[in-house]
Amino acid sequence: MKSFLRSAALVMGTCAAGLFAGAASAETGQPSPWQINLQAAVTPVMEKIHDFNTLMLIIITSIVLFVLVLLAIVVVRFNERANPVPSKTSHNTLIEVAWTVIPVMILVLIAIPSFRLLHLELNIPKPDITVKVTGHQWYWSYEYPDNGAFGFDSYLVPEKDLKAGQPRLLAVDNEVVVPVNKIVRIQVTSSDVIHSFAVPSFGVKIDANPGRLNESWFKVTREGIYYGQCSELCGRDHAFMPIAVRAVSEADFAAWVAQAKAKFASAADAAGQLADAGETATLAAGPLAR
Ligand SMILES: [Cu+2]
Repeated sequence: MKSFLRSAALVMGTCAAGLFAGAASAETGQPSPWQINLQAAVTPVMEKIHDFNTLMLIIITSIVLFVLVLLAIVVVRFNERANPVPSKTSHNTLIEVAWTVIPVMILVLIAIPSFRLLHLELNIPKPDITVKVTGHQWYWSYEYPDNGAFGFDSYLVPEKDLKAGQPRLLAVDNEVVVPVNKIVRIQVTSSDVIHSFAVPSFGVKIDANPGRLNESWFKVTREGIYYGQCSELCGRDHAFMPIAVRAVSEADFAAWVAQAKAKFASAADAAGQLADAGETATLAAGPLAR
């Protein structure tokens, strides 16, 4: 009976996972039409989140079906017509112990992989590079303290300026670039209100609080571009401060760093001159106003 239940749960889980995976596999790193499941995983943490999600799906589906069967039995066997003289039973020690102990065991079964996953997310391995992420109303800025301490702002690309292949409301002018298969530590903070740095296919979502440095990490295992969004309601343009992370080979990353250092050094100078000229109003107005 037990092994039958286990195999039934496995079959259900596999069917459901297969069905959902079909919808999600169309695009990596961004949502796809009719997507039901989580975005495809490109980091070890997100793979574990997928596994945990599948385990939960099997458990909750089994519970729903079990309760449905019990309800059906009650409706058929114990309705007034089928069972005119109801039983006066008010206690059954065995059943009462069972319906207390079994749910506790199910919760423990869920807690073990859940805590293991939290431990994986919160214990940052020795980082290969650090990227500092700062949330602003309403854009992100990034700094690379390990690679020459350059930094840049990253704004949404307005719909009229989108190039082919750039997704609406997700593409940005300056993408964050990271090397694949390297531990990237992110240090996240904010310059104004609370934002939240979230990239679904990395399994990363961490608050950006003013005056506080939060840390998280990811190791991207596949080259590509991965999108995320601010996930904390932060004001008028909350929906218009996307995140775009491009994961590239180590050689491409080194080339990008060399070019970015030159590009953003002069951009910083230009921004400094702008600020000196008292033209900060356009910067403060956000991407939609530009
Ligand atoms: Cu925000």
